[in-house]
Amino acid sequence: MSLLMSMSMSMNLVSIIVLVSVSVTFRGVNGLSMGYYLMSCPFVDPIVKNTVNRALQNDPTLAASLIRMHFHDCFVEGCDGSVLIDSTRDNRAEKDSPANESLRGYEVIDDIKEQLENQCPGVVSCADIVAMAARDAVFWAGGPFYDIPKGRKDGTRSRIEDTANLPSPFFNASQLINTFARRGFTAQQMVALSGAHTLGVARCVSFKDRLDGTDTLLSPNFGRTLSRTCSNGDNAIQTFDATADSFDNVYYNALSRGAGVLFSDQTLFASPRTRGIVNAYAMNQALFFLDFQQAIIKMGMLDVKEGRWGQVRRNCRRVN
Ligand code: HEM
Ligand SMILES: *[C@@H]1O[C@H](CO)[C@@H](O)[C@H](O)[C@H]1NC(C)=O
Ligand SMILES: CC(=O)N[C@H]1CO[C@H](CO)[C@@H](O)[C@@H]1O
Repeated sequence: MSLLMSMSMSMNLVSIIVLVSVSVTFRGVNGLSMGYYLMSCPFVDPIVKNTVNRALQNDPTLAASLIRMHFHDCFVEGCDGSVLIDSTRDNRAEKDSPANESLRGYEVIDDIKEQLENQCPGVVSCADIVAMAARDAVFWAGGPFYDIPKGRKDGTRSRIEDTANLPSPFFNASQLINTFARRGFTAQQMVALSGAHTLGVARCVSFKDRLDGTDTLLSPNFGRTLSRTCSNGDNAIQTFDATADSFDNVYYNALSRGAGVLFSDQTLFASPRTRGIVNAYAMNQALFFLDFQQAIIKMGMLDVKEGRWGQVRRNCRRVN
């Protein structure tokens, strides 16, 4: 056997072993896998990515919304696309809750779904589309690139009352730690995921209760900034940090100056249980990126529905 041939054979063997061990690892967890659509819809990744990129070129603020959509999907009923379902005469869906009032970007998901239904009908779930769109939005905004396992099935339940499972912006650090611990996250992973607030905005309604002079965590200077925003009404928006369209660690720097927008943001610096993590991320963006990608991949596997426990919706806005 020639040296070249044996070399290429052993290379093939290595790549087979790598492929097998990757899929075994993820099947071991929950039946998701990196190459889930390799045969059934090979162009899924470029289709999602190109559509997300095009949408974000038109409107960079949608990056925040797509990432938040993935969070709201996964924390309510698991990552099953339930956040996308429209209300009907007989059912008030998650979308109708105040928590979802400011979610946007549903049209981007519809656009992706339509293209995928043309290419490979009935194959790619809406839940996977949301997870992939969030991944591509993080990267587009300057954050880390991470690959995600796929194979989530879409759920059939979406009810307004389930959104009570979402953490509140009025929670203190212990409450945030507990809410995330119930879903298997460490305090450090909770702080890393909160770093998604490096993108986007909050409306005055989400923080105006802080402005009555009793919130000792708020720096007086930043309090004046928030008050100015709220002088334009409940729906006036405030960026979470000075670089709202770029995924970076500036959010953590803001917290260390008392310039967190939500009470739940500022409490991460106030609490001795999480302050060290905030400082570490404020000093080391690479560490934040590493922890964030691991935590969001984990978030994307929350209560995933598989096989006959779910469906692949034809239209992301309604069950089949
Ligand atoms: C730690 C608990 C969390 C709380 C209490 C919380 C709460 C909130 C609130 C109240 C807003 C503003 C909504 C508005 O006023 O319209 C918001 C925005 C946002 N949240 Fe969170 N969130 C949390 C965690 C997360 C996580 C884990 C992610 C994603 C991984 C995330 C991503 C976002 C993004 C990107 C925005 C900006 C949305 C936009 O500009 O359209 N949040 N969050
Ligand atoms: C956080 O909030 C809970 C519930 O309101 C309260 O019992 C607890 O004492 C608070 N913890 C801190 C450290 O303020
Ligand atoms: C995008 C969306 O469906 N938003 C809804 C959020 O909830 C409010 C009611 O609280 C609806 O009016 C919005 O249409």
